[in-house]
Amino acid sequence: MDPTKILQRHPANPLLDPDDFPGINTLFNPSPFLLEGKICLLVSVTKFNGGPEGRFRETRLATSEDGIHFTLADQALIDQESLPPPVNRLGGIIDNRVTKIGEEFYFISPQGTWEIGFSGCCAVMYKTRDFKDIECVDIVTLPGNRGSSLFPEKIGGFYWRLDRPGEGEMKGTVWISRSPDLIHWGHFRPLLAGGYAMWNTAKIGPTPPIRVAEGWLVILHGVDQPCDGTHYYISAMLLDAENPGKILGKMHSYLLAPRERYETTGQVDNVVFPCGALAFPERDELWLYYGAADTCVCLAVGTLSHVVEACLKQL
Ligand code: BMA
Repeated sequence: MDPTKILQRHPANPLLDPDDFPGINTLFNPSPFLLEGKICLLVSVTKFNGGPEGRFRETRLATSEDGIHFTLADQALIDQESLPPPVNRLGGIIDNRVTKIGEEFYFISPQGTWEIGFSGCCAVMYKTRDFKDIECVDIVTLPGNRGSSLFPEKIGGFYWRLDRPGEGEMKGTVWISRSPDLIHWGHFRPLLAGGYAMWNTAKIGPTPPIRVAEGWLVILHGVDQPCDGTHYYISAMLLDAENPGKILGKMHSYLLAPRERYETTGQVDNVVFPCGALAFPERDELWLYYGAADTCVCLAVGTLSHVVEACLKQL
């Protein structure tokens, strides 16, 4: 099995293209979830305003009956300025990672603290049942942390989370922690550092774990910095079901590399970036929605069990 061929790009890519949305310059890095029989994405949107600030960043909801044809909301999901301080003054809400726990959806957004005179991104957690009434729960990490990703169920009586400390010039790595109540986090442990494969020499980061028969499947992004700039890749690892701090296997290959023109050329060239994926075990499929070149939203579909096998065999 060639692990770079497990996922097939959808022929309708890009599914969401800024060319189709006047006033929007880029829309990317989607986080997928199922709501009321529809496939939904939280999508990062930037609008350039030409002013000194340069751009607005916000999150919009996109909904679809078939997972291919999406309707993009014409308003931001959250009016950030109406949130309690200091969240109302943090950087815009993008790169969300959605997890459904019981009846509640949680999404965590890395938001800039530069805007209030600090540095780095901290993770802000939001909670909703319907993506209409949204509660801002709290800031749940210190700055320098992107990509916080919740597990969808308690394990051993605790909530669990993957984090991506390390920004800018620092090596980004994956840590795991746990909490009795989703607010107070501790028991921090290093889980995965990059540098074990060409696709993660500079950084590596998580998305919300997906329960599969063999354990927890975690779609990863990785960063390599060859001489022609920065390249973002997508790959995966598998964690133990009962002890999520234990890696059962990690792919040495990437699943997806920037290759198509919509991935190699855009606002930021050579980027394929995931914020989650949907597993359909009954038909053994993985639907991986991803941002391409920080400009558009794409989909790649593959056999779920092949991705799990590639992790376990460390392909
Ligand atoms: C990362 C994140 C992503 C982005 C990627 C490539 O640091 O900010 O939103 O897709 O860089 O620019």
